[in-house]
Amino acid sequence: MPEPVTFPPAFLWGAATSAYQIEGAVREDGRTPSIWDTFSHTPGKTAGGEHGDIAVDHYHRYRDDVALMAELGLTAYRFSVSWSRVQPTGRGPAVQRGLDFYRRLVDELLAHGIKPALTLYHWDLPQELEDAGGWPERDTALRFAEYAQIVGEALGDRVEQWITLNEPWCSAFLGYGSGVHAPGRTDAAASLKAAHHLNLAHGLGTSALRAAMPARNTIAVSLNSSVVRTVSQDPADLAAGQRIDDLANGVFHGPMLHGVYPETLFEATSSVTDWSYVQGGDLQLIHQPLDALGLNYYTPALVSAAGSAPTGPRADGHGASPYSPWPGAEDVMFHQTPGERTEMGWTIDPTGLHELIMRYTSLAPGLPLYITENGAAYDDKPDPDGRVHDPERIAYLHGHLSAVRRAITDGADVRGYYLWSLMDNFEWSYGYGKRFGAVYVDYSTLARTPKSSAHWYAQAARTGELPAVTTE
Ligand code: PNW
Repeated sequence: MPEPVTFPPAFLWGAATSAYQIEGAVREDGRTPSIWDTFSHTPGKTAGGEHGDIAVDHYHRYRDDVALMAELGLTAYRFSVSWSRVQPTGRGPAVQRGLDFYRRLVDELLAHGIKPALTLYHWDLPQELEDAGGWPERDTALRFAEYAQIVGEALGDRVEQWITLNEPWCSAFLGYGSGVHAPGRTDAAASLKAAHHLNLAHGLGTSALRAAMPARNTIAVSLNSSVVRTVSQDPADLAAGQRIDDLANGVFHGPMLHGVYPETLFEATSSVTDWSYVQGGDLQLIHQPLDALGLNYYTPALVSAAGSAPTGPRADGHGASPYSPWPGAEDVMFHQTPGERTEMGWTIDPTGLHELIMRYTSLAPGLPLYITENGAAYDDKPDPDGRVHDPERIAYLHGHLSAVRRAITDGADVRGYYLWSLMDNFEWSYGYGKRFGAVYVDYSTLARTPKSSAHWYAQAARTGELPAVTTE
């Protein structure tokens, strides 16, 4: 018998979603288009031209969805607010009907004893702000601070856990660099400018939230910090690893946690940008005290210097685009890491999660950590009896939660885990074809059916101990 894997009693057992991926109701109660509405309705941008117009209709079904979360024993739920529901033009006064939806959602969660964790920005910039230049423009960061204040004032009395940005790497480099995410721009210089203004938005937003909310509330950011490995210890490969680490991680955690950009980042990107938009005082504005750090983890990256190892297709799992999301490091080669893969083609490697947690434990000593996303896509299908068996996802969750537990044993302060995702949803440029949910969604009826992994996770949440991995 393997040792039981048990968690501290206060550990949060959560699931995560984001507004555009689940809500639908894109034209209701004053909401206007975000960059994801525009992008998904642009031919050729998403698989099969799929979009979030209806998504899984959570905007109308939130009560049932919260009831389902309660049935599954979740103790926390991470969701995001759609900016253009709250501020349709991205500026000016708030739309009360938009805020009311989130008030009702939060009250429903609290009534079921589920702790809400609110993400302010999960990639859905109001289109009007993109039309004014988007994240490469400094003004977008100022607009974000105003939006943060509005939401903080409206919901700060009932939501304790706040997250400013979700995965700014994706917003900056997939949105403005490789163009596989909205707004679909392919401009290396603009992507670095976007990264700086996202950092500034985080800092200004954090200050605005502090001023708008009760002091007991906690503020964090969710980074999809990559675990970057190199094919060898050769100096050229190590240098390639350093460049990718700077662009994936240091560009965000440097300013946010330590108030500095890595020197090596400035050097490696000097042919792309002169960083002149980093104004005096910006780094202090970005470097705000945080109460926690959210880490999203799916798979590690394996890189080498150009030409030092067998060449092949780019295997960084960031979608097909002739444009690189790595400004100044376009020549670095990405390799498929060995091992089994999920439906996204992402290698399953729980050791990477342990490594990531330990790294941030030493980078930010004393800062509580949350795994704000982790999960896997599989090609789930209901059996003739209507049940959905997903043993691969159970094994994935078991492996990764065990890695979290090992990190806690090794001294990391991990306070909770949010499975990505509560239910199947709109997987961005992949459309509805990639199912990450613990709950299956039938896209013709929108009926929800918990998969066997949801029952497995429910038992873990109820007992604080991981059930054995079965073949169910
Ligand atoms: C995250 N990459 O997206 C997001 O926060 C979720 O909204 C998304 O559904 C989930 O992970 C699964 O993909 C990512 O290319 C998208 O490295 C792309 C990458 C990483 C995360």
